[in-house]
Amino acid sequence: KFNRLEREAPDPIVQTMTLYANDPSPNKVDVSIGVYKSEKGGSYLFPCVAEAKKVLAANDPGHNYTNMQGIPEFISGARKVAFGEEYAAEGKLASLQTISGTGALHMGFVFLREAGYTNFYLGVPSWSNYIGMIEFIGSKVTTFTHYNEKTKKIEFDAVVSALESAPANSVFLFQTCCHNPTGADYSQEQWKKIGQLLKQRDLIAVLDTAYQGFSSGDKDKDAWAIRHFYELGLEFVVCQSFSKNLGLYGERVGCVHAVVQDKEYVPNAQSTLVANFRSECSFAPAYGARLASIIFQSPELKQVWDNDVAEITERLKTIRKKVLDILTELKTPGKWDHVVEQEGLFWYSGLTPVQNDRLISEHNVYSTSIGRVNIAGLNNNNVEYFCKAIDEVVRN
Ligand code: PLP
Ligand code: TYF
Repeated sequence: KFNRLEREAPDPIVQTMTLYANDPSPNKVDVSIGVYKSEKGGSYLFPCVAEAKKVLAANDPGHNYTNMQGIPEFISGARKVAFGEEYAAEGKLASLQTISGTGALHMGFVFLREAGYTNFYLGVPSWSNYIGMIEFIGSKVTTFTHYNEKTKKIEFDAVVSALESAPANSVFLFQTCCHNPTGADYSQEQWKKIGQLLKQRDLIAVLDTAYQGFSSGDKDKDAWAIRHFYELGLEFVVCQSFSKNLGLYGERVGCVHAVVQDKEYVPNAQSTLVANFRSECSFAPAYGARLASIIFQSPELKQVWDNDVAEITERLKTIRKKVLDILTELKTPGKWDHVVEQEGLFWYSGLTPVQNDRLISEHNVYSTSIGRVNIAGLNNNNVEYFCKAIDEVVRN
C-alpha cells in the first residue's frame, strides 16, 4: 500500500526560496531562484505583456477547449522566435505547445524515446532538474564535466571528447545561451565543431532555450546555434521556454520543436508529439499562450518586446560590472572577472557550500547551495551589502 513510498527530498532551489520567504530580516537579499527582477526588486511585468493583457481582455475568447497541438498562432510565432521567419516557413518542423520549458523538455525526451533515443549525455554542472527528468521516463544519462572551475569557462576539450566517444544515436543535451547555472556559453566556433561532430558521429541534440535574448540582448543572435544546426541539415529537438524572456513563469508557456529533414515524415513526428500530449495532458492551456500569440502577431508589440529584452540584458550587464567594481574596491581576495565574463541571469560564483551557508546564516543573502547567484536579484539598494557579505565570508 502507500506506506511503501519513500520520502523524497525537496528541490534545493525551492528550499532556499522558502528559507528566504521566512526570514524576517529587513536586509535579506534573494539571489536564489532564476526569476528576473526589476531594479525596484519586485517581479517584473514586461510592458509588452501588460499591453497584450489589455488586448486579450478586450477580445475575450472564452474558456473552451483549445487544440491538442496548442494555440495555432502561438506555435507559428514560437517557431519564428526560435528558427527565424525563413526556416520556420520551410515545413520541416513538428511542434507542440507545452507546459513551459519543463514540459517541452519532458515531451521532447518522450518523443526521443519513441524514436528510439534513450541514451543521454549531459555536461555538468547543469540545471538541477535534467537528470531526474530523463531518468523519470526510463532513459539513461551519462555526465561529463564541461566547466573548468579554475578558468570559470567551458572546458571544451571535455565536450569534444564526449562527442567523440559517445556511441552513435546518443542524445546530447545543450543549452543555447545563458547557461544555467554556469553562465558559460559556447562560441560560434565551438558550436560549429559540436555540429560537425553530431553529424559525423550520428548523434542527436536537444537544444534547451530558456533565456533567449538575455545573452546578447537580441533574440535572433541568441538563437544562432539553433539556426546553425538547422543549416547543417541535422535532425534535433528544441525546447523553448517563455518563462524568463516574457516573464510568464506561472502561466507555463513553452513549445517543443522537432526538426525533420525529410518533409514526408513531418506528419509522423507531429502526430507522435500530439498523441503523447493527449495521453499526458490532453488540450493545451490557453491564457499565457494567447498573450504570447498577441505579441508574436503584432509588429508593434514585437518591437516593444525586443526593447524589453535589450533593456533587461543591459541591466544584467550593469549589475555584473557593479559587483566586479565593488569587489575590486574592497580588495576581496581572489579573482572575480568571471562575474562580467559569464552571461545571462546567473553568476557561478565559485563560493564554497560553507561560504554559501554563511551568506545565508550570517548575512541573510540567499544564493543557491552550489554558489549560483541570480544577478537580477541585485540592485542599487543591495549590491553593496551583497558584495560586503561576499568579502566577509571569503576573508574569514
Ligand atoms: N531549462 C533551463 C536551463 C532552465 O533554467 C529552466 C528554468 O527556468 C527551464 C528549462 C524550465 O523552465 P520553465 O520554468 O519554463 O519550465
Ligand atoms: O534554475 C532556476 O532557478 C530556474 C527556475 O525546480 C526553477 O530554472 C528552479 C527550480 C525548479 C524549476 C525551475
